Amino acid sequence: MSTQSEMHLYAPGHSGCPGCAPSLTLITVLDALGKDIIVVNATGCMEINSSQYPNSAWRVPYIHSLFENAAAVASGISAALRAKGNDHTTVVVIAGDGATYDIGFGALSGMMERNDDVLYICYDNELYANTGVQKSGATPFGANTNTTQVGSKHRGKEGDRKALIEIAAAHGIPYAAQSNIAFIHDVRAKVKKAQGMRGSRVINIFAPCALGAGFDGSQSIKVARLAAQTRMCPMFEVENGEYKLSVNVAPAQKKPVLEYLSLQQRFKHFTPDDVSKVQMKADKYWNHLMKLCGLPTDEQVAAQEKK
Ligand SMILES: Cc1ncc(C[n+]2csc(CCOP(=O)(O)OP(=O)(O)O)c2C)c(N)n1
Ligand code: SF4
Ligand SMILES: [Mg+2]
Repeated sequence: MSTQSEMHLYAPGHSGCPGCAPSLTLITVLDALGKDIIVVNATGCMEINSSQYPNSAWRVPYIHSLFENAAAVASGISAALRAKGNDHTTVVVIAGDGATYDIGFGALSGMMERNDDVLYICYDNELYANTGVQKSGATPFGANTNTTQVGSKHRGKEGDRKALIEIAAAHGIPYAAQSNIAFIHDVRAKVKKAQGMRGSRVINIFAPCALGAGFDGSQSIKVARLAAQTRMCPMFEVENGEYKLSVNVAPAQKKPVLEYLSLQQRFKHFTPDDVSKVQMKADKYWNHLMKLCGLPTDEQVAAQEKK
């Protein structure tokens, strides 16, 4: 009789840190997708942890691509399968934020422009974990990393996270979605929905890195959940151009960003002024998203409550 762990398609025995949220993301995603898939995995922490010859944690067909070309490799595999008459196998890219937002973005954009039949999943830990915690296009404002150090001149990352899912949706693809590993049912539902569609589908899954962000691995899910509850990383989907909110964080429910920031060493230099700046940015982005979703902004909610 097989045990529960033996049944996971991303097998135990990988070398992720204790409590690694990206590793849990891979377990969840693969179990949702099932065996009829081919995984293309860009270089990154999840690849290094899972595919050191002669070992492998992948119980499905798997290819390790370069950091920059995972989407192009997947496009080629998909075209070959379809040419052979196979229209059932899901070709899945699994890549980190460095591979997705930055170095592999050109190939991803080309894949989306051609609407190639690929499901692209980014596990977003907001930094380059594998090479020792450098900033990526997903790193949030103010975060300390080894390339955005805090000192007398600089106070962490100076720009904001790229709005990856909006950028993906602007390519006109059938499906783009933001999920979060603390909401496992949401991850599963989005992955299954995307698997049932054809063309380019992109899902970004927020999955914080305990080592890189500076918190104990036992707190990974709490940190991830707070990213949604504080509006630091809102969850939504865009299906054929229609924006739809997944988890509402109305003004009455929202938690202050400080609850999220104070759990992580990468923000420990923050002054009250920095915290206010981040709060303003989170609320501004939320209200921008509400407009895209056709839902009331905070101002409109307040005006309705006054009536
Ligand atoms: C073209 C290229 N540039 C840089 C590297 C070095 N490199 C390997 S993994 C990595 C970081 C990966 O970051 P991310 O995609 O976010 O995955 P994570 O390690 O966070 O899981 C870098 C910079 C590389 N292998 N190839
Ligand atoms: S460094 Fe971060 S992403 Fe890599 S295994 Fe550890 S917790 Fe996971
Ligand atoms: Mg990363």
